[in-house]
Amino acid sequence: MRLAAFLLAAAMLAGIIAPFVSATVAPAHAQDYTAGEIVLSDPWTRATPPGARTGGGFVTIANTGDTADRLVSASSPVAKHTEIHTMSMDDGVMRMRHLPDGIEIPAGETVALKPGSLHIMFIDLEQPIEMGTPVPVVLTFEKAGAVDVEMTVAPPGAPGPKGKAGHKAHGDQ
Ligand SMILES: [Cu+2]
Repeated sequence: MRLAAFLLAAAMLAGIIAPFVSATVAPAHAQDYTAGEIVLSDPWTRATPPGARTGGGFVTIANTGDTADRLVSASSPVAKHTEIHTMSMDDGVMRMRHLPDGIEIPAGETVALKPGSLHIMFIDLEQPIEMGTPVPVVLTFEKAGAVDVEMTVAPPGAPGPKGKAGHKAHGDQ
């Protein structure tokens, strides 16, 4: 519980938690990544203030195949540890949890990692995340294997990859 409380506080400092913001990432433009049946679009993160220990990463994952796949792990040279987390409201309190088994991507469905929801968590940053310096991340799927992506860097606290919220979510997720 102490670790969870620490991580939650760290996430708040890093601006990962954006309660009451309902946002989806904008549709993919230039950069999509494909591995087998998995299509990754708009991988992004946020710049961190000096001394920040944590950061959050986001991406939209589509499974175009007819069998489920699973995002099982993530890694990046920017942090000592990179984990897959979820965040939810629990009796009015935002809580975040490590998902040791990763995230299932059902056949034919799209799962959005976004602020206030599922996210990649960079823990113990080796250096600040800076605007203009994309963050390399390896996302590993059970079936599709390892995919190298570069997360674009939005301003601190940005709700979306271009610094805007994009469309309103239409009741998805
Ligand atoms: Cu987290």
